[in-house]
Amino acid sequence: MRPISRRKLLTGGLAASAGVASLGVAAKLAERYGLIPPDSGGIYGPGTTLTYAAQRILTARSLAREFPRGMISKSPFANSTAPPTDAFKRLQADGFSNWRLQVDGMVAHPASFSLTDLKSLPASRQITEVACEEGWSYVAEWIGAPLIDVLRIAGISPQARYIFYFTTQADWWESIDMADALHPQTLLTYGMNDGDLPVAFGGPLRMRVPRQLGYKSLKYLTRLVAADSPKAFGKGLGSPGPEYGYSWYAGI
Ligand SMILES: Nc1nc2c(c(=O)[nH]1)N[C@H]1C(S)=C(S)[C@@H](COP(=O)(O)O)O[C@H]1N2
Ligand SMILES: [Mo]
Repeated sequence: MRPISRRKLLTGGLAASAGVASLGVAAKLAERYGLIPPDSGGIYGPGTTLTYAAQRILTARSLAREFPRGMISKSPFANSTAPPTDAFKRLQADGFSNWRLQVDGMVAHPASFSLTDLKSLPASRQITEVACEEGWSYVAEWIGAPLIDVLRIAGISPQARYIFYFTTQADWWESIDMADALHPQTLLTYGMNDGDLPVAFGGPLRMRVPRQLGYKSLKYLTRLVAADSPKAFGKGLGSPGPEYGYSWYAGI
């Protein structure tokens, strides 16, 4: 076999990256394998598509880093506190016994889960980092029900491609693809550092997506919706973030 010359390798590589840069080849491949993120349009589109497609191909099943107990942050920083609405205060006054997580969309059995329901499922624990895009982070132990278990109970449709999730704050909603939704570290979190999840940190229920930046880990969860397209939600970009220049996919 003739050895490939270094020059040929270089030109081959360059041709490949030129194709990628113009997104001709990459966009076609990404589309064929369903690797176009909801926010693929606009000026950040090519970059965000490449990042998403590359991470999904290379690290679809990889695990977020877990830390030893000794590295749990002594004074974790809560970035925002609970929405001080009357409805929220009433739920809080009752120890969140009337809190419900609604699960619907592309599921065979739409359902609503109380905290007791969620706590009766096998609990999963992880010591992972919340990393904010602004540069700070903290490590905590998170306790919850894997999202995959709740989706299975609800009878998730094999046609679902995204899980949308909503909170008590109208402008804080998000979505993740099924690779993250079915990932073992994605948790519906009700506990933190061996206690109930404090309200400041998103109690009574928070989504933890440790493979992505903190802004995907929404606090005060109220509803999950399984969908096969981002079109019906907001501006169809998967979340409000892309309207302000934040990538829908925020893998770390
Ligand atoms: N409901 C809700 N969830 C949210 C936010 C928010 O303002 N409201 N902020 C997000 C951002 S930008 C980050 S970095 C993390 C911060 O988590 P912390 O409050 O535990 O520090 O929560 C995320 N989840
Ligand atoms: Mo953040």
